[in-house]
Amino acid sequence: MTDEHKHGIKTVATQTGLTQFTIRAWEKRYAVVTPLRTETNRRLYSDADISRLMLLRLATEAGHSIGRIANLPTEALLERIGTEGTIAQPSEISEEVISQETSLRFYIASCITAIKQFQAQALESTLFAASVAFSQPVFLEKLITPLMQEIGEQWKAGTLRVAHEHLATAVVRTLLGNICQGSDIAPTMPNLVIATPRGQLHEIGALIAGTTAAAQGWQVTYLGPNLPAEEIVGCVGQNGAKAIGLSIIYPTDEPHLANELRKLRRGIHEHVALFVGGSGANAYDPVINSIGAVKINDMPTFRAELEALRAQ
Ligand code: B12
Repeated sequence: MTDEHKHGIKTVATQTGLTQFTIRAWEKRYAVVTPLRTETNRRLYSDADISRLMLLRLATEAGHSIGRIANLPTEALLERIGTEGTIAQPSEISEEVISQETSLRFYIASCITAIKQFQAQALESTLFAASVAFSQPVFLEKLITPLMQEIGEQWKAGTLRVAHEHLATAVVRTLLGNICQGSDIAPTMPNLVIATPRGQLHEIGALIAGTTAAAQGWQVTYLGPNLPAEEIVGCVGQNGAKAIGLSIIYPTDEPHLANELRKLRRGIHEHVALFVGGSGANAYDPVINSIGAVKINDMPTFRAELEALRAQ
């Protein structure tokens, strides 16, 4: 046994999304990978085997038959998964849609592999490559959001540890923070303060909202998660923000949150717009309505609201 060959077939099945039966069948018929055997004849796979099996899975999902692609080198497999237009397609769907979806799936799968191996740098470079390859809304809503959701599902299912989630969140947070704060926006443009209220620890949604606003020309002051109302008020007073964006995800029954939102509204000028987004916001509808805040259910609506406000 070598250090590289350390994964049993069960782990390989979990990480690649293939069944154990398919892995064994592809090995036997097409020699797609050659695992080592222990003394008791158990198969042991390397990280490279896992990556190759994952690529083969994505290429077969894109319509290529395993018999034809089993022995192709990695670059050729990537081409078939990527945007090269070689992907089999039903006539009614455009080539662009298919190749973009497939290539998004590939990026997400690559990110998950990097996370499972605690490879922060590989995760960072994959995400960076994706941020260049796709438009910003696609990158944020079709890659980052489903990636984080997949992490949540695997965490719940026990196939990812809390440490994997923490590593992934740290990388995503830094990347989005840099995009959000790094945009070269004229100081004459209006300011938007983004935060999550006291007790709300999930911040990636807030960062996505901030990044979206920065792309629309807003100067974004990102304050991070779990902030008491008086701190947000202090910031808005000092930088003369035209709007505030809050994110509410979890919990949905925080007894102090309604009071925090009221305190925030009382502390800011009546012309400052207050947007509340996030999957947990519905639970606070009564207070959101009573303070005249605008609840946002999706990013296109947020973009439209920001555009209208900026034009005022
Ligand atoms: C990363 C993570 C954490 C990290 C967060 C770190 C950080 N710095 O952000 C940490 C470790 C802190 C964490 C803690 C917990 N978490 Co958590 N977490 C996640 C995970 C995996 C990803 C969250 C994320 O980034 N999602 C991606 C973003 C993009 O999605 P989003 O936040 O919904 O935002 C989108 C929209 O809602 C909207 N939006 C959000 N905010 C705003 C704001 C504005 C202005 C606008 C316009 C739009 C908008 O835009 C975004 C894009 O569409 C999710 C899984 C999931 N399905 O999301 C679980 C998840 C949210 N967590 C969960 C749980 C249970 C917990 C804990 C209770 C776990 C525990 N036992 O301790 C604690 C709770 C802590 C607390 N008091 O809040 C559950 C919540 C279940 C529920 N809703 O009832 C989830 C869904 C996991 C699961 N499948 O069970 N978590």
